[in-house]
Amino acid sequence: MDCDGDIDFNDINYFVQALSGEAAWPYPDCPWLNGDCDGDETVTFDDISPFVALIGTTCRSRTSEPVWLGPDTTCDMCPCVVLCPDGATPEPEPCGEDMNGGCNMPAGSESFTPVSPGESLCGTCWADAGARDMDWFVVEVPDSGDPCTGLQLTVEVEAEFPLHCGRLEQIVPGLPGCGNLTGQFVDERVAEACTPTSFTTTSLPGGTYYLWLSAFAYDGHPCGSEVDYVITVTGTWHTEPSCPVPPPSQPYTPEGEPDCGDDYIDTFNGGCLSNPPTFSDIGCGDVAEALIYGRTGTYLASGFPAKDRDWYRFVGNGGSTRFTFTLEHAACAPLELLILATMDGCPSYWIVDSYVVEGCQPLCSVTTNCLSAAAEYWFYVSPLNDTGIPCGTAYVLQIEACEDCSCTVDCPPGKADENEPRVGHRL
Ligand SMILES: [Ca+2]
Ligand SMILES: [Ca+2]
Ligand SMILES: [Ca+2]
Ligand SMILES: [Ca+2]
Repeated sequence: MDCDGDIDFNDINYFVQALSGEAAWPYPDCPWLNGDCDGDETVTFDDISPFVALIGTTCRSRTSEPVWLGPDTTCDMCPCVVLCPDGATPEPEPCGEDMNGGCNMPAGSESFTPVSPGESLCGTCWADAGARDMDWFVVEVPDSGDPCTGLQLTVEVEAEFPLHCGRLEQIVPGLPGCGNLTGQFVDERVAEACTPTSFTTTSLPGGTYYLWLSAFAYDGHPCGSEVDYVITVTGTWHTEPSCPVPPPSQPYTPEGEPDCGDDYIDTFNGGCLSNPPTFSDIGCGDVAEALIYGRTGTYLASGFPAKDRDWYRFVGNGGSTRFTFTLEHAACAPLELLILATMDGCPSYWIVDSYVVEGCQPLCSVTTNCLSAAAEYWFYVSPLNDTGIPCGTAYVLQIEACEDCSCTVDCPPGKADENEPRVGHRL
């Protein structure tokens, strides 16, 4: 209130004068509205308690000494200071060096600063003369031993400069190496100076993950100025509901395909994606051939994510058909079920129905529309994505009913009655 930059007992008399109203305020060089301590744009008795609470405050400082900025200053003018919390780890890179440039460094010399869940790290990041420091962090997530349990990382950052940070997207989640990065962020934040920001990842399987932090600008923060930041990583285990799928109690048909694994080649029931095409057969109704106990999963093929795809052939009578089916599965991540139709095999088939089956959530007794006439229908089951489902994950596919139906509208091959086919879908 006396415009000396701090709030102490010297301000009390000024504050009492301010309560008499703006017209009676005798200090033209020091704003009457400084007495508005509760932020309601006026100075009234409401401000007394907030004013008392402010007594003793000064700017945050790097030492224990309070900082006074001098006459005619207010606490709004305090510089941004981010203090290193007790127990935090110092960044090993001194300001001005380049020791943790990660995947921006020459191949073979990539270097990252490790940070563990539960750890805070105090670093510096400069931006000067069109260049800036970039800090790369590596986080090792332990394997839970349970494919449905992963670690959700929460990353909190506060800096003395406008910052840009994020987690790098990987082609295969958790696989180490710069070659496995897509060049995009999965989680990304920008924040103003002295404004804390944070993000929380999805549930991550065991593996190696990368964080990145830099100044948003390329100028204005040389070493020795406002370059400090604090990054804190915490982890919380998260378990998807588990959903065991035991073999059916009534007579069934095992799929019979070997479990997938790295560099698996599906010559068993890879359908039109196998050369020559191969299918498993499936029946309909109350027979063992209509109840399949299968397995699927995701794996790496030459280092790239891949998935087991299972094609089941249903031989129709050439007319239109309406199916009722059930798909239960033990995967924590989504599966995909497509129904394809063909008159003459792989050269020309089309998708007549499609479903995404969420993790642990069965599709029970789903009845399709009347599907366009076909010599064969193919039920295609696979993971929706190329990662996240261990090979050997069980599912039960059952065609409970298949009734003849007739198209009520013109329904040439390639069109499903009541239901446009999904075109352009990549298997
Ligand atoms: Ca740094
Ligand atoms: Ca750096
Ligand atoms: Ca399979
Ligand atoms: Ca297969």
